[in-house]
Amino acid sequence: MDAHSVHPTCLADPDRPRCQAGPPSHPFPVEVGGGRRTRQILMKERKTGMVKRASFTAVALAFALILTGCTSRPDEAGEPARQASPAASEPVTASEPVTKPKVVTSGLEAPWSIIFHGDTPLVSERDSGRILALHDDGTTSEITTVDDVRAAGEGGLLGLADHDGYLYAYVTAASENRIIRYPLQGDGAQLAVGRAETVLDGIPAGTYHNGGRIAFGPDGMLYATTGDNQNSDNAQDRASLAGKILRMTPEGDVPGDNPFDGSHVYSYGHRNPQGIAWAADGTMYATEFGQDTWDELNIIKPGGNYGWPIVEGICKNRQYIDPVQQWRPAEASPSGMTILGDDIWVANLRGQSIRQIPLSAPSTSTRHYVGQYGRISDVVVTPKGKLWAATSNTDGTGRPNQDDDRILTIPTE
Ligand SMILES: [Ca+2]
Repeated sequence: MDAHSVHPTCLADPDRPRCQAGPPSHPFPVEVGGGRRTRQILMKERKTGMVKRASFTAVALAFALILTGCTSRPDEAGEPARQASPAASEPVTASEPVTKPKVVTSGLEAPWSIIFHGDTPLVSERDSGRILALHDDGTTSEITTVDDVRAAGEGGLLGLADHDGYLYAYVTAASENRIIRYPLQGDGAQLAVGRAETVLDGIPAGTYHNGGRIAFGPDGMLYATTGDNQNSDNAQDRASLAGKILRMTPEGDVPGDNPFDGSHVYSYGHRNPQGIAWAADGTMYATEFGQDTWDELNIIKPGGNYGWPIVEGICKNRQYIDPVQQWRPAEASPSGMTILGDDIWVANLRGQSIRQIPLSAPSTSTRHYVGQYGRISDVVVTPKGKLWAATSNTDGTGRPNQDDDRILTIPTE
């Protein structure tokens, strides 16, 4: 579809243009939270005139976007509109962190997901299909290369999860996305996988919008985010596995208490969610790529309809659950997320930063390390309670330096 053609849904639903064109229904989230460190950052940004606010430019940009309509377009790789528009948005700002990140390892190829099997970090590489174990000295070793990976656009080897002796992976293959799992044997440098088995297949795939994050919830069930595979109508079709958050048993079966009988669908109306995390009180959060106007942070409720492609961002339409926070794609494009202490942490690809969101004030946030390490694909809490992040500068969209891609320790104190 041409990038400037108008999706029929936009024409049919007067709510959608109003949502996009606004000034937003909620105040534009000022990207500053509480705390000593963030106040320091705010003071520095004020001095340099770089505190982010809703601006005439942003409103004008949103207005211009009505004219382009909602088209099915990629979020990250090879996507002209999302690449070209930063100049029309607000400037990239440096957040002057108190402490610098340290490099854990370097020389990775488009890492997408970091997990831990016991104390051993495991990393997926989107395009190579490799799953790597990371050792204490910063070296890596290959655990396996996943068969049938079709790495193109945003597809490839995406999310990983570890549960009860199995390593789970979300994989874009030639004709579908599927979740597989390997039995794990050994540990540390001797860690190895057995034969792969399919957990869930038949998830529609596209060059773009494949979702791909998988994680076990506090209920012991496996959750997976799926994209609309560039067919936005799939998101509202509860019979399709695309544009959803799915919930399944560790074997891939439908749990008896899922919101829709016999269905893996846990929530729907999603465009391209790529991050999920749970707070200690059980609240489930998800990040989502919007089309052109608003990327989203959502609180996920079973059976909830999150609006895509009818609405994007905060729309105050009772038929759909609004995000608790929304961001311009140039400042976000949120992928992995995690929760550490009292904060949500979000990896921003195009936004080239790590976002901190207080659980006590989820409509506010602070961006850290803006532009300093390039694109960030994932953030994760280590078994020792530290925050790690993976860069994604070798993914075909970024500008890698000689050390990319890297995994970094992110100071949080
Ligand atoms: Ca939404």
